[in-house]
Amino acid sequence: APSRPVRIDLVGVATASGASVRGCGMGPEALRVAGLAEALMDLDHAVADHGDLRRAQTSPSTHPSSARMPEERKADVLEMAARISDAGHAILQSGHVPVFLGGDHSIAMGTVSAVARYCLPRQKPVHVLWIDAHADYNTPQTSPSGNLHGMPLALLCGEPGFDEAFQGDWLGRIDAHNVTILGARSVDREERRLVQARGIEVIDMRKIDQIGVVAAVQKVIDKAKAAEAHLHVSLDVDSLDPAIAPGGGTLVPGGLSYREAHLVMEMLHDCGLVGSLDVVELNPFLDHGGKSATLLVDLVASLFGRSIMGEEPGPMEFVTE
Ligand code: B3U
Ligand code: MN
Ligand code: MN
Repeated sequence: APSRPVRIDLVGVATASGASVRGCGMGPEALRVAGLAEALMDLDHAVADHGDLRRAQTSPSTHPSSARMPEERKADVLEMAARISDAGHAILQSGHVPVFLGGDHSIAMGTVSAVARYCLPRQKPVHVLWIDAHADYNTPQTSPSGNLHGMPLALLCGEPGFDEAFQGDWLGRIDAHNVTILGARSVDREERRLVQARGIEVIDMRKIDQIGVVAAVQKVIDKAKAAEAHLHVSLDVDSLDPAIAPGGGTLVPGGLSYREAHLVMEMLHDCGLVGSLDVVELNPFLDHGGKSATLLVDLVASLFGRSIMGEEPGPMEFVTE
């Protein structure tokens, strides 16, 4: 995110159809209540809130989320992805920065496809920084759960194994070599095979412990900068340690600390390459009194220029390696 004031467009996606745990459909509203727009306006950005995309109430017998049939949920996810892609594309065409508020992580099929539709015809490569406890690189064949929020990256990278129903603007739009997963600590066996075979960079928690987030994120930034890429950041609440962010349906111990997460966001701000953002998987039903929602708002503020002393620190070369 650039340091000059920008126009930020918030798009809520009130869905949990890609998840088995219900409640992250309420995520957008919790982020609003936690003061997301106000925090961004406080940094002198102009903010517009487009409200929420949500599925139409079809019939009174239709159950929400996981109580619904897998085929019905899949249809929801795909319909929503198409709508997100169009909404995001229009926002990018207006020169604004889209911030997508999930919703489960399957919404990234639509958000990343919007970015790809906008950037690729303009010869702008798209790099994706996927900050997550999981790799979200399963296919319907490899997925142990069948949940679509565990599959969006595979679909975006063109992984085979998705049937014709998955046709759409998202299919294969991203080059696996332009994807970095940060914060991983729960990757399924078959999923790991695929990620390794495609050459996706995975900065897992062990790597972070060993080299530190500064060196890890600097690598991502350097690569995106060299490619003059648009950097899309997809932030899953479960990347954070459950002690500081309990509001997620698929928590895994040993996540990013409060200061690690802020430092990542501060560095991403300073690099000036981030042009779009997802904040996903926040489950207000499981959160403790808005703790996770508040943390996410603060992290987004860091990404958009909030800093402790109100100015950027000097060059960071002296801290790397
Ligand atoms: N890898 C598992 C678990 C999972 C992925 N993403 C979330 N959970 N949130 C799966 O179901 O694909
Ligand atoms: Mn995820
Ligand atoms: Mn996750």
